[in-house]
Amino acid sequence: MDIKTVGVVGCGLMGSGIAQTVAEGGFTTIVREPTQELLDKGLERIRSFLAKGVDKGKTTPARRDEVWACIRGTTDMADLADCDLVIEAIVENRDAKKAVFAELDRICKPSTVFATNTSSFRVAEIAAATKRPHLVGGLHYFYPPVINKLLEVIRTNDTAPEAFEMLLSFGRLSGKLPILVRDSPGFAVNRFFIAWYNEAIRLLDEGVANIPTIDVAVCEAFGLGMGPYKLINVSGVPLAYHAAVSLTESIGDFYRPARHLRQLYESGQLWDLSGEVDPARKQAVADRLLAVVCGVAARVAEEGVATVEDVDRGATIGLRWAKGPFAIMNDMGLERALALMGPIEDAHPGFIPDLLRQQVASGQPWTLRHVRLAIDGAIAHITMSRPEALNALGSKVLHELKDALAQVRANRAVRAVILSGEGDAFIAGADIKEMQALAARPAAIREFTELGLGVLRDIETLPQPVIAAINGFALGGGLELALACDIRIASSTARLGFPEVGLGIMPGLGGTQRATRLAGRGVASELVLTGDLIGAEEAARVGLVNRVVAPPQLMATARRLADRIASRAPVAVAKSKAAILATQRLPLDEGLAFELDRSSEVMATPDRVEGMQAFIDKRPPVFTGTEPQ
Ligand code: DAK
Repeated sequence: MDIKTVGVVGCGLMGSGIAQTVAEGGFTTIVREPTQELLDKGLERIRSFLAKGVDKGKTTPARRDEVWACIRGTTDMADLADCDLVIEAIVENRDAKKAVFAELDRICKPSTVFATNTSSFRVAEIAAATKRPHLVGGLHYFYPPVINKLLEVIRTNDTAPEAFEMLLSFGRLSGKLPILVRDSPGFAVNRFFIAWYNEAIRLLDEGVANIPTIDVAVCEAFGLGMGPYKLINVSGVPLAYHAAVSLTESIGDFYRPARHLRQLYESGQLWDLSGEVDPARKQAVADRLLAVVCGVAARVAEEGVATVEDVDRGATIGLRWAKGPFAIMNDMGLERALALMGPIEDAHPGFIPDLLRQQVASGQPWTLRHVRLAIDGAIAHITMSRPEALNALGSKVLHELKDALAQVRANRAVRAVILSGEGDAFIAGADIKEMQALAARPAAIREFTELGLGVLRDIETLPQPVIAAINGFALGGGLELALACDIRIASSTARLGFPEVGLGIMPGLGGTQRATRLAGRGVASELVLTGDLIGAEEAARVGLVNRVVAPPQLMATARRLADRIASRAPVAVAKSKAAILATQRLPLDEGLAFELDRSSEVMATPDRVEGMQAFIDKRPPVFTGTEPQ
């Protein structure tokens, strides 16, 4: 499903921000408000946000103009008729949202996909106002949408896989970090976020601590700059109150707004943040809130609303917490987390999810993966999935990557691999923080380096070809890893380089060797010795990448290439890969001898018989990948 034109219904605080991010993704953006006055106000908000970006040096005047040129305003819903995607971002009113979708359904072309930015209603309920529920999903942005990278991408039971994939790839192309969420009340993040602030206010109801003590204790426990009371003062009491009411209606009493929250809402005032912090009461506050957040997060995972990794990402990226609930549980120990939940279970029987009890019984911490392996037919997708650190290669990532490669090696059905990164980076290098900590111990840093070198060798010696789909920064160890792949396709926005000398180190995962072999001594020297980054086009010009494509085409291009490789004779492909790689270590005569040995082996395969016979019979071959006898 191709996306060129995106409609945004509503240009208020959220809608204007959403329209701006959509335009920043390069999509033609048509934003609609019912009156010219509202539209002008919304467009002015976008214009001034873009202007502030230039003033602060975060963007250039040229880029501002480029983004602005993508945006067009209208008061006529009919102007959205030809949009490929329409995002609704009007007020949180169920009937108003349904009316918008019913109207869009009448107006838009049959293939238009719809998404709602609702935070309180079920997406399925809104989708039911249309005759195309299979083309409706949720795109839940976080405030402020231009800056906050988190995007909950929500599928209902009816959302077609292609529509969901389209929403996910749209989210990525517009610079967001999507997390995959099943349609359910509060989705993934609000479910534990609302429980978090509501419980903080219940502590006040119960007289456990005063407001400043609670705010300070929560900031310390969750690694935050702003506690729940201060946050509610900034974001609005009505919003906090209505969100809790909405979850009470859909989930139950656990979310009933705390007494003081209701009173504050009714009085129209803000929290009084003054007073003395009582250090003796901080632990009780921290224990209660940690227990609530961890229990609810485990319930979200148990219900299959989101994975443990995505729940944590929701907390760290969307809410800017230092750690997500599952990482917090791993740090404190799962038994302790379970013990802290005892009093909540007493007050709300059934609070503790079975999933948590089972995990405790297993004696293992939660598994939080930084590398995802997905096998789709003959193609394995390995995705570096640590976007909060630009996919930096720490030892945990390297171990997981090694494991994923071993699984691919053992899977004869996999014929090609695509390796890419989640978020803004392919891989921004080895993990500088981990290296700094290890560097004082020579044995430890050597072990780390050997692990990295081993993973790169695993890529090279894998029988299946590996395509690096370079979606963003490929720096230091990240570029070294890309150079170990067989083929490199780069997005036009990618940046490549070896910044090591600027850190007081030198490339340590083969950069000086592989870059020189690929691009020659002059190019490698300029890159390594200056530490400067180059763009994708320059990288292609000097031979570091095979080709450059527009960002929306990156994964499709890599996939087409992988599919072509996968359609060829697997043993011939694997042995050709090995022979090409042998040129890195063998002089020509030995290389030719190596090639002769490999091609003789390939001659003895059943796939050679099949391939040649298929040519003679004028039919497509059917390869099995059977090794020579
Ligand atoms: N390691 C750890 N964290 C990283 C990282 C890295 N390589 N790159 C980015 N991050 C983290 C940032 O710290 C930040 O996290 P918080 O501090 O917020 O927690 C988060 O990712 C987002 O990054 P920024 O806020 O910096 O994002 P920007 O868009 O502003 O900047 C950037 C993007 C890519 C320009 C910038 O992040 C950057 O300069 N990153 C470092 C790039 C770099 O220098 N890469 C080369 C790493 S050195 C050896 C073994 C191995 C190696 C060498 C020797 N042996 C011992 C012999 C390998 C060396 C390397 O790869």
